[in-house]
Amino acid sequence: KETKIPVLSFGKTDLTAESIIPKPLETESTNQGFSLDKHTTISISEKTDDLIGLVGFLSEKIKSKTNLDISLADPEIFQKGTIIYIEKTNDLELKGEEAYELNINQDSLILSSSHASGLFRGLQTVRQIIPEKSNDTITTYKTWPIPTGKIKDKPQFEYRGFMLDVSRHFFSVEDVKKHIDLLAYYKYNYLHLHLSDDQGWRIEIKSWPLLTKVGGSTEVGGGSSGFYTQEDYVDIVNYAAKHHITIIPEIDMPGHTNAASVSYPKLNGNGKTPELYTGTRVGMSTLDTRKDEVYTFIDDVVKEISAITPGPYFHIGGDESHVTKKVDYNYFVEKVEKIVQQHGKQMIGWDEIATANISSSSISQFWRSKENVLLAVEKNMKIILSPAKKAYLDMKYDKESKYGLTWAGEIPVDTAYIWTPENYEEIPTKNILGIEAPLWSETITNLNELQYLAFPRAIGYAELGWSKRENRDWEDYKKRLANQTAFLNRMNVKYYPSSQIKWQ
Ligand code: TNX
Repeated sequence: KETKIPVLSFGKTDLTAESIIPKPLETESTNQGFSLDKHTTISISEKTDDLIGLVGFLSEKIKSKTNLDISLADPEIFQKGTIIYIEKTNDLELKGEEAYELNINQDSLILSSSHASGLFRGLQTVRQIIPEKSNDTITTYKTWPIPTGKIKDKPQFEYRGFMLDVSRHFFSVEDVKKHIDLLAYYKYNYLHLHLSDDQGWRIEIKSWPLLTKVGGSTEVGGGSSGFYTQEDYVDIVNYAAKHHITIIPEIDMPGHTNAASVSYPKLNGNGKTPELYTGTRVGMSTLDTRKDEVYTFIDDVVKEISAITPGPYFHIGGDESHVTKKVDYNYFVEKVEKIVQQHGKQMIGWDEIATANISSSSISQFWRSKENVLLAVEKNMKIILSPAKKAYLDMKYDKESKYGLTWAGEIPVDTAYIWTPENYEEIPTKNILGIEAPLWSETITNLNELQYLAFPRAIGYAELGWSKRENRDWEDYKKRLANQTAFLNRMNVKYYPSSQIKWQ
């Protein structure tokens, strides 16, 4: 008859001292150790694809961190070692799809949530508390001791987004997937792709093939570029979905449309003959807002993209339409809102859209104008916070920064973290859907450069979106951030080694 392996005894541990980012809502320590080792197995409460997928995800991540092979146990077979139990249950104190609980004992680590998305967020916490290095002295085999205790956690905002501009410079499907891996680790749940701009159109539209053939042929600085076929896009959408991240497509209009107008000059509304553009100025282009054909075009584009976008949102841009007359702009936004709704999506736009007569179900993304945002609040719209002077990842960190712009100021790591989304600029917190950090790509051309601007600041935005105000503190965050080095290095992330952080 088989017997249980006796629990290992570790020195006093402290779960509350772990460098978890974002900081969980509540953490309690019981000061012992759960041994993750070659005898550990995983069990699940139900054999659904969801949960089996989560086990696959966890096993793969444990393997890459510890080289342990830990897989799903057959409940019929006696488990002699420690057990990781992943459980779907409605019996939790915290409510919400992303809420989860972790109960870590000496012989079991139990992760519970009512939804797969909550379990997925909880798995990120589990990954973060597995030690980087094994303990090789306590027993004859390697063990990775995890501090025991209890975590109860849920996000403060339902929307925690990252925006990537793939128009000014194009990023491959592989690059985007690598980026999704990192976003998932810090519990982001939306990735907004800025798919079109003056310099490039980056998504295949089957009924308007010149958009990518002509409009997708170059990028800032010239040279060949690229675009996503619809299959590529679906590949990204599916990969993101496995990481419980929803893709939001953006087609920026009526301004920022030079690439579309070069492809189909009949769409153009600025009175000039459009040519490919590889510079970085903004505000020169517009669609012809008074032409029926333009709305046929938009209907086709929104229809094709919506059909391959499972998420609820379609972003219409709407920023910096400096050569569109105000009345034409408002007329345009109102018509496009209807088109988006007809294709079953909710409209998001940059803060300018609130000057139009649009519905409370549309969402305004605050980047610059408090006046516009308060207009949106009056319309009872929800707001996504991306204030440029705090949340723009394309701003330089400081004088030493190799990449980035400075029009909204320099944003060092502390400035990016030390601000309060709650009630930001007098926006009622109930109107705030969440926060998003946009990364415009005028000055970056490859994944290393993308990572240089995104990390470490994007880690701080993840915490601002997830963790409550009383759980956020720069001095405490700084130490937890410094402890991300091992993970970032293992993932080969070329982060900016800001001197504000004592990197471990
Ligand atoms: C403003 S932010 C823009 C973008 C630029 C960015 C550069 C916004 C809605 N529009 O077109 O890329 O500044 O920081």
